[in-house]
Amino acid sequence: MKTSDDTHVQLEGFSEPSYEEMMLRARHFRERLRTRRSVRDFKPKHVVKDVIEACVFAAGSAPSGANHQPWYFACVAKPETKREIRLAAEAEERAFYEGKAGTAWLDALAPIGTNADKAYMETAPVLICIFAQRRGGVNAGDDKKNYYIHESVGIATGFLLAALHEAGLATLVHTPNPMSFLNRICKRPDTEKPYLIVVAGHPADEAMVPLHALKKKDFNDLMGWL
Ligand code: IYR
Repeated sequence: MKTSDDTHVQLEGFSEPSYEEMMLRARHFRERLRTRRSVRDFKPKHVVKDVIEACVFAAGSAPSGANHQPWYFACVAKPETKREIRLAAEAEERAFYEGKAGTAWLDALAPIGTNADKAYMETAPVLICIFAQRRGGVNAGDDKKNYYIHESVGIATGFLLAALHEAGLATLVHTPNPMSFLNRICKRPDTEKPYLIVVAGHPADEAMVPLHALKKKDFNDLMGWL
């Protein structure tokens, strides 16, 4: 690979931990992530904006196509804006549950117990509306073509979910379909596509999660060595 002192710097941050240390760290992270749940019942408790910003900061460190970072995180905390998003999302969800989904999809969702009621979108203190940018670049105002947009925003979303969980917040990934209403409500340009909404906050004391979600694939079915 071509490098020069003008364009590259020495890699930092790696210390070659021992096997034991690596296993300890990997297992610790695994156990932390294992306790993450998709939560649909939140406490109406405020979360300090700094916490959300620190998590979004982590998300923004994700790798991306040509490092164009094709994402924007519109963080909604205002009750009236959350309400607007809830109402628009519920309208789409009603159409979905009343027929658009089809029976196979509804059957697949039955064990989760979801329906068109999205009260949590108002109860939860923050809705992070993630937008994928078709054009952009490293510098503010750049208008270059972006690459691997879906992959990049997906990875950043994973970072965000892990960071929010690590901070002690419950999360839900929500994807009303279509959700172009988010452009209008979040005042984002048409060149951005709403990717998904991450609902974040403290879980309600009585929050329940579906048993179905606890069933994970057998390890041998999810990986193999070649
Ligand atoms: N967006 C709907 C339906 C839904 C779809 C899938 I795939 C899920 O894993 C869960 C829900 C809703 O939020 O209810």
